[in-house]
Amino acid sequence: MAKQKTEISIIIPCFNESRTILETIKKLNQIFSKSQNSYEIIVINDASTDGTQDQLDKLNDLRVRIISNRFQLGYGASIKIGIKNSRFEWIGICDADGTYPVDRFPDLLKYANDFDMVVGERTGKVRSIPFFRRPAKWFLNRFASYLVKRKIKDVNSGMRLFRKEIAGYYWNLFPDGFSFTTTMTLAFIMGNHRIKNLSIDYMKRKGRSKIRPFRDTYNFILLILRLAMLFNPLRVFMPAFFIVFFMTFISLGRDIHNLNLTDTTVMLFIFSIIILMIGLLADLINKKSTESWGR
Ligand SMILES: Nc1nc2c(ncn2[C@@H]2O[C@H](COP(=O)(O)OP(=O)(O)OP(=O)(O)O)[C@@H](O)[C@H]2O)c(=O)[nH]1
Ligand SMILES: [Mg+2]
Repeated sequence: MAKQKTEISIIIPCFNESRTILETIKKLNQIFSKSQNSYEIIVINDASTDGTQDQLDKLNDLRVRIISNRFQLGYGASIKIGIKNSRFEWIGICDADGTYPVDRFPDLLKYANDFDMVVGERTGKVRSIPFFRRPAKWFLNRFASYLVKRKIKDVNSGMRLFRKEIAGYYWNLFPDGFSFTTTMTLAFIMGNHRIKNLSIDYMKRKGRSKIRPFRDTYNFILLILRLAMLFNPLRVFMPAFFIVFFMTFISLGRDIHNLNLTDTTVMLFIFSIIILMIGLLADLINKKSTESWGR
């Protein structure tokens, strides 16, 4: 691995993190000012209402740029604004809540020359993922791995580096909400870009979580459906087709035994064909609209 100088724009999406935002910026400055890399820090304050802006106004630092959204646009939308306003070839992202070990950025950067994305996988000492969110997290990682046929341990880590140019290929896929990181991971895998994963710890957050169980459960289900349609529809539609077709077969067997063709059998058959047709159509649209994959 050659030693290199990597110029990097660090983007911090931030909503109501008045307790931790300045500390996060200070730590990043300490770490990056020691290294040889040119860098800038871009904070996107997403219309916070807890005095985050007052904290940011105290800063007088040329290395830090602050962009204040007039309305709350979301986590992904804020990162996209950050990327558009960035100067450097490499983008780093991390949260503002003090959960990610930002002192590991130099370790991630060591791989920048040889990879297109370097992800901090939360597989070290993980102290802060609440118990009731773990099943969803587990399922998301498994489902994402299934879609792209590759084992992914932490599909939505919020601490990572990536090449801006490659993110640009997939710009229109990126959502405005929290699923930004999940979508980015899958897009880079589908596009056969080089990804390095490094194990990192994950600390307990200070301040209040922005996760809202009900709205986010809805978003989670939507995300699962969208990921399937976006990245590999046949991985979901074909098994569904086979299951319903198998049920048709069982039902038909029973009908033959009773010498009576039931509505259930006919309905199941039609249903299976519809699933197959939609699956094939989704696959076709997918192949057409993602021609840039595999560059
Ligand atoms: N721009 C923007 N950033 C947000 C929004 N909601 C949360 N964030 C930021 O995104 C990062 C991650 O949000 P968190 O609430 O910490 O979500 P999480 O890390 O998945 O979960 P916990 O840390 O356990 O609460 C933090 O830096 C937040 O300030 C939002 O609506 N807009
Ligand atoms: Mg957090």
